[in-house]
Amino acid sequence: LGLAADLRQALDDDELEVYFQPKVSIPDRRLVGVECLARWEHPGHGSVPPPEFVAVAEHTGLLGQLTEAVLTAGLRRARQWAQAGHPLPVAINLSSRTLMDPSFPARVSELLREYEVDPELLTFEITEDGSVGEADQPLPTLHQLAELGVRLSVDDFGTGYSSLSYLSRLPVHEVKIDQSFVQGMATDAGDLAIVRAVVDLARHFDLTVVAEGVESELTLNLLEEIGCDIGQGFLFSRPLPYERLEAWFAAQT
Ligand code: G
Ligand code: G
Ligand code: MN
Ligand code: NA
Repeated sequence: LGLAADLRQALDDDELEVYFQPKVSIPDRRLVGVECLARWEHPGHGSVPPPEFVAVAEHTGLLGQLTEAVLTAGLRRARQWAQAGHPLPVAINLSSRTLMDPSFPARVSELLREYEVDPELLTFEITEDGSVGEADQPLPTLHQLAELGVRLSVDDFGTGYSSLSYLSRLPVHEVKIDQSFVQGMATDAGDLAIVRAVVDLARHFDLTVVAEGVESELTLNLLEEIGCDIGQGFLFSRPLPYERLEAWFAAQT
């Protein structure tokens, strides 16, 4: 297909962009990390939604190259921030297929050394779908990643069909409450109950809990009452190109 060839070309020419969305500590409203989000501006079609080009990459053998492009962009910034004296953790989204690649942890280890980034400054966001939850025995790749000292986060938490038991079986450090619950919690008692339950669950397992999709002060205040650790959403900032993130950060301090 045309799109696959164009994506290959864009990856080869290093044309994929990475945007950064702030993660903010709810108790003190400080920047505590960024999520790295891939962006692709197609010369003919305009911006292609990430789920679309991630799917193209998955089906055409380009996923490794795509993941590595985003990862190295994140590591480059992580090193820069650490060297400037304000270390800022970076989070990278992983397709569940990447967890099936047995060579991935060794590659991550290599890149951490090459970019001289403390593994604790790197988080991988894993989507809670069948491939994570259904495994009777924990996925070896996740354990190998955890052994490197990187942090693992369950993205879109609450939307998957898998059992909750893997929270105690897998080496997870963080859960991100799916934005559908967060956006509904100010008006829908069911969504509010779900957010409360996830925060309690996270506390029990000693996990950091992040609310995605924080769009209003009202929601932020509710999250603070409930005891949610971190917020991410348009109330704080949209995903931004690096230079605009730096400007946003400068305006906060
Ligand atoms: O970037 P946006 O906020 O529009 O994200 C849409 C979806 O695309 C999200 O589910 C996000 O996790 C996913 N996504 C964005 N960048 C990447 C990436 O680099 N790799 C993978 N696997 N998914 C990504
Ligand atoms: O699935 P994942 O969490 O990786 O997806 C991140 C996606 O959520 C990105 O597309 C990002 O642009 C989007 N996003 C981030 N914050 C908000 C928000 O406050 N509201 C809405 N509607 N989308 C958001
Ligand atoms: Mn994510
Ligand atoms: Na999400």
